[in-house]
Amino acid sequence: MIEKFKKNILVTEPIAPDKDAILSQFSSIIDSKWFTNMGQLHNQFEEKLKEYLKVKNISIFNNGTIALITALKALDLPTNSEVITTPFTFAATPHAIAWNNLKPVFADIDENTMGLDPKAIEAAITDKTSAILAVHVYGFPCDVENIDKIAKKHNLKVIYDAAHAFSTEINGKSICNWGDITMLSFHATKLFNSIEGGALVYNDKRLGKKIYELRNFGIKEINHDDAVKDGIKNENFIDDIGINGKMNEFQAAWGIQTLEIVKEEQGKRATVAQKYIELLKDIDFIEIPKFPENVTNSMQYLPVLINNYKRDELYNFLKNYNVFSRKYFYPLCSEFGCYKDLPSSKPSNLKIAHQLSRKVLCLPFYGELVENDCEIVKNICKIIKEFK
Ligand code: T4K
Repeated sequence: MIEKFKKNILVTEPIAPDKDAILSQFSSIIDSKWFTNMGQLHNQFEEKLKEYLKVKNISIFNNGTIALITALKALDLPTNSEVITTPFTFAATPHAIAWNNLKPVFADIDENTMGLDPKAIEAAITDKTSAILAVHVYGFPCDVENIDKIAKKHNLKVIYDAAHAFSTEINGKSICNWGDITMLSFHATKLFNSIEGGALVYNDKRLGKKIYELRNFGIKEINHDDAVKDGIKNENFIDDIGINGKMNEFQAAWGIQTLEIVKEEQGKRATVAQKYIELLKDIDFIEIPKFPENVTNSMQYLPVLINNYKRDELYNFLKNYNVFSRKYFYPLCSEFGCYKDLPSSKPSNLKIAHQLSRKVLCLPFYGELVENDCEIVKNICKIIKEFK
């Protein structure tokens, strides 16, 4: 007989910097009287991330969704053109397309990568298609090489939503190197967080100026250095319809300090993942997706696939013990009220995505679970065995 956990075990627990260190830095920010608008810590955070991720250009944002909306805007895609995307993602992905007056077109996913299937992308291309917005779901890379080829062949832009793929590398190279722009999320529920936050990474430096201006209402980058030096600006010249995507100094400070502990968190999560794999491997109705050898696991989620249509029963069974797993991503975005009537949303067009969204369960996964030789994980696995 397994006892119910006294405390709720949630799908994740965010990491946080040392309390005294962060409060002391918050106090300095308050004294400095410079709270936002590309302050010193903001700029420092961008530099540190660039180095950490080994990427050429990065612009940080107040959250990942605004970053994604800005990425699509920065690429100047024709109004009402079509953007091919996956339904197996968080709402922010298709919403970013729709907020730009572009049309999301859902295409099916590949059962191994769980990201867009290149064959389905090709089949969805029309003369109105302007871009592909693919998601590295749970940090599993999409088929980046084939997506690249298709994009080149059809002259399409590629945007990657890498909200789950912080610091992921393919053959030792940052995943952010593929596509025109890659978005990262630093939300509290992500492996690496700045409470809320996000970033755009891009290879073409010329995109930087555009992204910088769009992030700041479209205000033109004139005399920026003077403005930062003096804190004084006389005029705002604007041509583009920008947005407020600026990250403030408190978030930047949090991000800088959290960057120092993220590797340690990944190490703990790797131990936790190993324990789950070891204890669940013999359960016949559970499958644990494996990362390819040449890819580093970001350690964002621990998705397992439940066969025999038992996913919802197991989800509820775990809840009885105060274990709150999550059905990321069920329902599919194509099943949401705002997208369900699109022609591409038909279940017959999205067979693999429908199957996967009805099988997947993300189990509790965070560094603290390593405590006491992964005792909580052992008990969660016992509950799952009991369910069997
Ligand atoms: N693209 C993809 C593929 C994404 O997954 C996301 C976000 C985005 C784009 C957009 O990026 P951002 O704009 O968020 O930067 C959560 C997150 O809010 C969302 O960021 C995330 N994806 C999504 C997959 O998950 P919910 O509605 O599941 O969050 P919630 O409040 O239920 O929290 C999840 C668990 O985390 C709970 O069990 C409690 C725990 N938690 C949560 C927070 C906020 C904590 O322990 N502490 C906390 O501070 O959406």
